[in-house]
Amino acid sequence: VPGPKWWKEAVVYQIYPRSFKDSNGDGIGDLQGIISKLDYIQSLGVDVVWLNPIYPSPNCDNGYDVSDYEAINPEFGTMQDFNELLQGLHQRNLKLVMDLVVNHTSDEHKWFKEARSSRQNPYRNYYHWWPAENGKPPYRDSFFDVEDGAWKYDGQTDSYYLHYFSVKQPDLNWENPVVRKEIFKMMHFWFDKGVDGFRMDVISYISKDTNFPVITQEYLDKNDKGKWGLYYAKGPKLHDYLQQMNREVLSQYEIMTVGEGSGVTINEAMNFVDPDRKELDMFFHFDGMNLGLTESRYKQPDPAGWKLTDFKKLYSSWSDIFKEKGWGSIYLGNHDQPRMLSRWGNDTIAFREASAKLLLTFLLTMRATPYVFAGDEIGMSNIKFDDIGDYRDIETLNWYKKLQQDGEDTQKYLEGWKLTARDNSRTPFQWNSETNSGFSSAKPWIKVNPNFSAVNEALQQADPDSILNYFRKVIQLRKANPGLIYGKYELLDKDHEQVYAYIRSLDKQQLLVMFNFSTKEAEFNLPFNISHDAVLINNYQVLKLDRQKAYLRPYQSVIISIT
Ligand code: ISL
Ligand code: CA
Repeated sequence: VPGPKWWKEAVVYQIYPRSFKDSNGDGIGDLQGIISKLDYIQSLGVDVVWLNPIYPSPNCDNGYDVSDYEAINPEFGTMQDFNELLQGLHQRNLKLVMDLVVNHTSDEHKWFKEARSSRQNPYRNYYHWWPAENGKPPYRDSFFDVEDGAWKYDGQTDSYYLHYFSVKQPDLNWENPVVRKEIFKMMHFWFDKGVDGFRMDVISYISKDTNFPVITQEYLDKNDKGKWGLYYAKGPKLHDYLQQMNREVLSQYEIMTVGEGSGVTINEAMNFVDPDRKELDMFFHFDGMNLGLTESRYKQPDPAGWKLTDFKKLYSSWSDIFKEKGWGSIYLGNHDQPRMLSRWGNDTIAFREASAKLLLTFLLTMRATPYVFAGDEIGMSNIKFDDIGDYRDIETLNWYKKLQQDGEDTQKYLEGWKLTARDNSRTPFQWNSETNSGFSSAKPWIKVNPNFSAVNEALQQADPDSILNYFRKVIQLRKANPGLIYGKYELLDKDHEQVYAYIRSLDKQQLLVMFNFSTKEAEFNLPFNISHDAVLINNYQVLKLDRQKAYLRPYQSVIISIT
């Protein structure tokens, strides 16, 4: 077993604060709301809470545009509320991971207001500028400003500034050592308060080639096999910066880090998490999220869906690269993705429960630290807006405008986004069958999923067979069986089109994990005899077995001890 660590054994529970629980009746979730649910969170058996950004922000991107790194957004509460939350978590033996958004700030951050005021301002060099007398800057794509790209002309100083995301999210200039110093100081501020780690937003983008070369096909062929999107994560000093951060901050605390590894390929993954390199503990890859999308301009699902054999291959490869060293993370959804139930399971009434339990079991039995997005433990599903007016996400809204301008079939895109858009996972948590699903006494900032009277926490609390209570059991199983954490991972029958099965083994213990990822019964040939009394968990009442075969019901999910 390569070095045991608390964060390898932990289950992380991600909370989108805006949508979790509103305590003061303004329709927006807040810190006191989370505090009121601490016992619930503890009852799940999770170990770590990761909060999406709670810093002051004009909210062009729901907090990913930070205007002050060392304060709390008044919409969410005060620093006193924060201290109370942190204490409440620690009293319950839970840890707190904050979001660190340092590729960019808000344009309303003091640094940027100063920087844009004159070319001589001491903060000027905190950002990337291109003086207009040098002509137009070489084109860069922007994730959100999809019409004009990532350089915005700013008249005040007759220059362009760089923003990989919206015009209100200028990119910080990490080349400037003073910027790094400021960021590290801010990280110390939170660690000194007792925070247990950071999830680092698009950390793979922080380093830029500040010569800003023109990106030609030839350039791409040389640098990243022709894929434009990867360009962002190829900054020349990226690893120097992470090592400096580790030296000057991270290594001084008992904390965990997980970087958002947008644009990082499987071959480069180890460079981030190899303990000998002293950078990060874990990072999120995006390969899984891209499965089953077409090459359309923006997030359209392939009508043919995705293949289980591809899914198995992908997650197995990502497991295998960390066999000897490093450590993986696993997630199937978050605030940037649709609900995992709608995307990877099946949210129709017939299969909702079984497939939600299956997906949770998958997350908790892979050889990686599981990240579970709040709401997935009760089987929340995509809201599937018909109307663009219901969307709140800058990304979807900007793409809609762009596609409309270009005369594209926006109806078709709207249809596709019912499966893929980010707002699908940002709807309010469904606590009970009362007004606004018990989330708020006021109209929520985004609509509640109309299925809330059938899918909510209160109902499931009372039902021993609910998704919620099943989730608790699988977490306990993971904790009781170190083989599920550190054990070897071995894929069985990679070509089976319905069944994903693997063995997790440690010392003498061997556990067989089997999932039927389809709506039809599936037969699976067993390489050994198994008996019913060895079934540790099953999302059906029965499991049909004979000597050589398992007959799995639709979305059946089982863990069986085979020694
Ligand atoms: O959602 C995406 C595009 O469809 C991703 O590529 C996204 O841009 C990427 O995951 C980065 O996400 C993070 O940074 C963004 C923020 O909007 C996301 O919420 C955050 O998770 C900018 O800070
Ligand atoms: Ca509120």
